[in-house]
Amino acid sequence: MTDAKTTTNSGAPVASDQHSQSVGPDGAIALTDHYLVEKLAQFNRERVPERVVHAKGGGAFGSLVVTHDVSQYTHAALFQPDVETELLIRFSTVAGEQGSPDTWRDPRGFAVKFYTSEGNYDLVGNNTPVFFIKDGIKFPDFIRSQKRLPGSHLRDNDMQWDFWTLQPESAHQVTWLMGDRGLPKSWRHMDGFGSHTYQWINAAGERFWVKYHFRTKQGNEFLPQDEADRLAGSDADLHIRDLYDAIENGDFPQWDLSVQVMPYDEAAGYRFNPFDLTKVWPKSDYPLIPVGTVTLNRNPENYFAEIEQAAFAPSNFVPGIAASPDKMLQARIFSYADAHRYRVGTNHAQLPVNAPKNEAHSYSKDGASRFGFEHPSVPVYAPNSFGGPHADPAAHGDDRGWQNDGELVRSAATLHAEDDDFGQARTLVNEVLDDAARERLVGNIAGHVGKTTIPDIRERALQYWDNVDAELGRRVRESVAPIENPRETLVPAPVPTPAGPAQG
Ligand code: HDE
Repeated sequence: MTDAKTTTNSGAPVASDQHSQSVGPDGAIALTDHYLVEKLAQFNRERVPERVVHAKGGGAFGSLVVTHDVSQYTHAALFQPDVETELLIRFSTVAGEQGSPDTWRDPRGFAVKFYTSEGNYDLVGNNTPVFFIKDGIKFPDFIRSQKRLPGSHLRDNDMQWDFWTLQPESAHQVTWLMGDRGLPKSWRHMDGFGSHTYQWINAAGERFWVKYHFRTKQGNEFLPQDEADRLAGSDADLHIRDLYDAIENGDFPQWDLSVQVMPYDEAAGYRFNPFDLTKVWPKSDYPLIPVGTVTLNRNPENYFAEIEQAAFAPSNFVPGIAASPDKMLQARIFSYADAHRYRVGTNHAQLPVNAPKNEAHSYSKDGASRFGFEHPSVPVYAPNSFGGPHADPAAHGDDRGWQNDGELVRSAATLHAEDDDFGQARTLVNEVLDDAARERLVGNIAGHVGKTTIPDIRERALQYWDNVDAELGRRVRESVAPIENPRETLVPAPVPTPAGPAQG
């Protein structure tokens, strides 16, 4: 029991935690009871809008220790030999709301904020190396197809398969989703990926393309669908609890960070478009190069302040790391900081969990809840004659991006020699999964497709899997339950109400 006395938000001691101030014990409450007013008003304002995707999640703090020398590829401070960098990782599901079960089938967010000596570097990935779509303009549509019907507010498998079958580029990610990685046993027992291709720049200004891999040292483990369904009903916070308890018990989860590195000039002729987020780079083409080890060893003290308000942004680059021609990454560069300004506030980057460890000297000022500021002698404009912060192009001007030319068009990205929608999904099914995992994949797909009720969409979904792999498609067709009550469309036509008595 603390001996701290209850105060108002302004620090004044309060007279009672139990009784509103009234005229006599039974009389009217006095509006002068400002603590009652403050308490109820604050309560009404305790929520910030939940993340529109990845609302349900949890996370912890720890560090990256670099154990191998990758300085030939990047001069980023956090990736130099023996450097240790504090970090925060937030794990999440994608489609479920904040109170939804941790054990719904879904990709898992794997969002890393590195508090580097050169500013925060945010690597906001998932537990799968690819994604459903290739162009961010489809993202709102994709997410809405995975969430809830506008009328009934119910999730709908016909809606999900309608979108996926109309966007066959989704097939590789959906195969990952319907496999074991769609239901990790815990956040500790899953890998993480940067997913996109990024650019690394070394001290000589040479550019490389890279993909990040965080391989769990706990081993990839998963939940069978029926157990996940049961757990969804008995413990919606299974994964939050697992991570929190593991760290409380000193069982610190670790991941080995590696990168695949592609020399800059090999991108143009590579057999797959190396910037296509629905594709991986086979490790036989570009093997994993070890970088270091990530350890999570500190739980948040306050979930809301440190996890709910954590703001991860793919736009948070640091010197030596840059974007790539991946259209999805470029759309995310706008979207995340925009989401944070809306959800957490204009000055979200000043909150302790989001603030850099080094000093920020941006020319941002004012705005709601601003509490950090420069000394009054520092000008609020640039250029200036009074020693204000100034950019240093000689030191930090090496982000040259890549060769861009041509007129503005609206088109799909250029296909490379082996680019198609189903080939890498087929490779995953036939060369990566073992028999038992394939068996589970068939069951998971049949279970999910088996909940479609519109015959046309059902058939498209079955053809989708035929296209991934004929044998897989055959097995899914054999396993899927027949449609019991076929529908023609997502919203059943209203049953005509019997004509009432003529209105005279
Ligand atoms: Fe996200 N995504 N995303 N996403 N995403 C968000 O940011 C968005 C995509 C991912 O723990 C939002 O703060 C667009 C790919 C994670 O706080 C939002 C596109 C990948 C998290 C947003 C994508 C991700 C988010 C929602 C298509 C894996 C949670 C609220 C171009 C590589 C981070 C918010 C955390 C969150 C936008 C696609 C992963 C709306 C526009 C691809 C892990 O800004």
